[in-house]
Amino acid sequence: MTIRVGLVGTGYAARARAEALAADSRSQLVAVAGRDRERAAAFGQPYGAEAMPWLELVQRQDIDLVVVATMNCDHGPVAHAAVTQKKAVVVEYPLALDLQEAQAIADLAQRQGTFLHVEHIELLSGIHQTIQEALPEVGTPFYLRYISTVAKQPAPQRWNYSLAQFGFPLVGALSRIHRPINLFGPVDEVFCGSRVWSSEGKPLSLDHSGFFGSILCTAQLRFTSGLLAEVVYGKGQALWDTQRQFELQGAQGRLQVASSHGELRLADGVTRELTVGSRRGLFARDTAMVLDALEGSSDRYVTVEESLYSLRVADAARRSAAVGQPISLSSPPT
Ligand code: NAP
Ligand code: BLA
Repeated sequence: MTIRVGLVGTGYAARARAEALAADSRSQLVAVAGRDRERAAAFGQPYGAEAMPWLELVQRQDIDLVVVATMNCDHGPVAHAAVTQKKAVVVEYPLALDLQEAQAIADLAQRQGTFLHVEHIELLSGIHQTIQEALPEVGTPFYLRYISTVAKQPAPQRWNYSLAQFGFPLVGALSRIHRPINLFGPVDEVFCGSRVWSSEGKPLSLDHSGFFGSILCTAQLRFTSGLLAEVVYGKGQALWDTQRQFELQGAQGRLQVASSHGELRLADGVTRELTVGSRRGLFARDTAMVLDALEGSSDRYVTVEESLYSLRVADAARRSAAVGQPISLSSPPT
């Protein structure tokens, strides 16, 4: 039986989903929702998919699976409506910008026994595999530095440069929190600082609702294992470099991965180059896994509970940045 799919969104992630669904004989893309009906119709045309508003899409009787690939602030409302309609649902991370809202969607899906999956393609990427393979040689890890910044001049006036639409940076870019948690387990405490600037370089607050010119967020995470981690995420005009660096120090070695280059340094000055695989084809792999799961396979590379836990940590980072104090993960949210 073909799985009939409705897709919410027409951007990069949506296009990657549409291509993956079209390439798999088990699925058929039948509907697309976007802000502009004509653009959505043009997007859907090569796949024979009809354009319609998302509220109609999630209610269609002839749709089995809804893929939520729109901007972050719409994930929660669309996913909630789709789960309420008892559709199988896939959401690009994060499940919702608000932790309680995300939890409620997950609870509802669980109560109903409806399929819910939050994509975390960072776990499928070549970088992640390289890190996982090298971990045993690093020994017990004690320090992690994970930096991703994008220098962007001028900053675009787009959804991902708006706190209201993208969310708190580590919530919107949840993969920066989820990757270390996937590798190193639970977190006891988070201390986070952030800066936001307008495109003129003026300071803005975290509740600024318009576009920003730059944002920088640095979080210290104390893992239950004792590992100390620094996670830095920034983008925009104020940033001087575009870089992605993952550095891990352990009892027996130091692992460094930057963009497509990896290096492992061990005792006695021994160093080894590591090959890092591609960042391409990840949405296709996630989509194939979803179709496998809908056919009954129990293999999942990530669970909704794991994504929710990372969202809890990201939300603690948000609260820490707001109050200027460390937040213990065992303390109730305020
Ligand atoms: P994008 O290319 O910028 O597309 C933005 C999406 O949001 C489009 O589907 C757009 O569709 C929709 N949208 C609705 N209202 C909008 C508004 N006011 N302004 C701008 N766009 C609006 O973004 P993307 O990279 O596809 O990201 C979509 C989702 O996938 C995000 O949640 C992101 O976190 C997640 N994700 C992306 C990647 C990636 O590699 N790109 C990886 C992991 C997760 P319409 O304009 O037709 O409404
Ligand atoms: C994640 N990439 C993301 C996200 C956005 C973009 C909005 C989710 C939020 C975040 O984690 O930051 C957007 N990525 C872009 C844009 C470019 C880009 C606009 O590289 C412009 C070139 N995504 C792509 C492209 C690739 C890609 C072209 O759009 C690579 C071939 C990969 N993006 C990619 C991956 C993630 C991601 C693997 C998961 C996050 C991670 O690896 O940490």
